[in-house]
Amino acid sequence: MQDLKTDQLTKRFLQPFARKAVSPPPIWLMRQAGRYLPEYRKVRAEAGSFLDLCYSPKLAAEVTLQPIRRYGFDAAILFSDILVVPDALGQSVRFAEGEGPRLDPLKSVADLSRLALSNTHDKFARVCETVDRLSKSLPRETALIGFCGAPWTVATYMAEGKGSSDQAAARSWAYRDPAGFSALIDILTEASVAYLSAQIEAGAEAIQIFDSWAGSLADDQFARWVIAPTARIVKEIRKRHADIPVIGFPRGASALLKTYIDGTDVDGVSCDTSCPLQVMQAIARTGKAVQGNLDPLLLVAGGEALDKRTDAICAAMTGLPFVFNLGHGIVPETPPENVARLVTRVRAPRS
Ligand code: 1CP
Repeated sequence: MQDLKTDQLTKRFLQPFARKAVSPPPIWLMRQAGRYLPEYRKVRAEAGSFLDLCYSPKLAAEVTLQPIRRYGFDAAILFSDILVVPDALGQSVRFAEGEGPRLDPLKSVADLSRLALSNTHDKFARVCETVDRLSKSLPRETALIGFCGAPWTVATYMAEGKGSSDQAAARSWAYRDPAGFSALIDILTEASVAYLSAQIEAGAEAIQIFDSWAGSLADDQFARWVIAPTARIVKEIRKRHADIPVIGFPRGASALLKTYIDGTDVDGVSCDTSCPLQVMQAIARTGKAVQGNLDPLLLVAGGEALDKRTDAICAAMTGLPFVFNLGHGIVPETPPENVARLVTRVRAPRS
């Protein structure tokens, strides 16, 4: 992705993906829509369940816009969830209040008969209606990011039936029956290509692939379950939509970041908080865009500690293709005024 169409040139967020440094850097934050905002909690309460919110184009578009109105971020990220894909495939997902996601776990290859790409049409269409509404209502300088979970990370939830600290169910399945697990990864890869293409066709201008649990795999498993499916998604999206930047977020895998970039050919990477600034600089110097990596807990702490690290990240990345972001999502305890403080700081003129 190196050439921008004329209408994209005005969007600051997109420029680092065309190898350009922007000063001050563009900024958006993972989970910028969410429970830390009172206006989100209000819409969330009206919507009923969390998935009802994801599948309601009017309400999902509204909560996507809330942080743009408050802070004027350079990019909006579609409000949805990575678990929309298993839900749409036929493994129904519930969000128990205060407990996170619950799915009926897939135990073996026989359970894959519960899933079908042909099931996804209506639910994907509802998410794309949200994208369509957003592309018509966002300010013209604000880019719209679509996303999906990477096959590996989505598979960890499908195998475990919930979030877990060690992803044991998926890791064990992959060792016990690599062919069966590979069949699940293939279904998710195909569904992700269809889902992302539909989001792009509805108006998404960049996409991010969230691999939140990439860091739990040994290097040989990482090559097979993280790099290979992500490379396929990138290749298929580029065939259909060569001008759309693809951002990878292999969280917890800083040591394998270069292997990930070389193996997947993503246009940019999001770096988690543990990724050293020197590693981010080295990647950006190769012309790949880098996002990251402020600790979300500094956004809770606020004050001088927040300012100091914000300045250090901006200084390290000056002159490089860089987008300011967090190393992971905003946490619900975050005071909204600290987010305002961060945005002002990142945008302050620097000598
Ligand atoms: O009660 C609520 O309001 C639910 C909280 C919530 C929110 C705001 C969930 C449940 N998902 C979301 C939105 C969401 N999820 C977005 C929206 C866009 C934005 O960033 O503003 C995105 C991109 C995601 C992606 C997502 N969902 C990831 C990848 C990124 C990450 O955080 O690591 C993952 C792992 C999920 C699963 C998920 N959804 C929700 C929860 C609580 C979880 C984590 C469950 C767990 O593992 O414990």
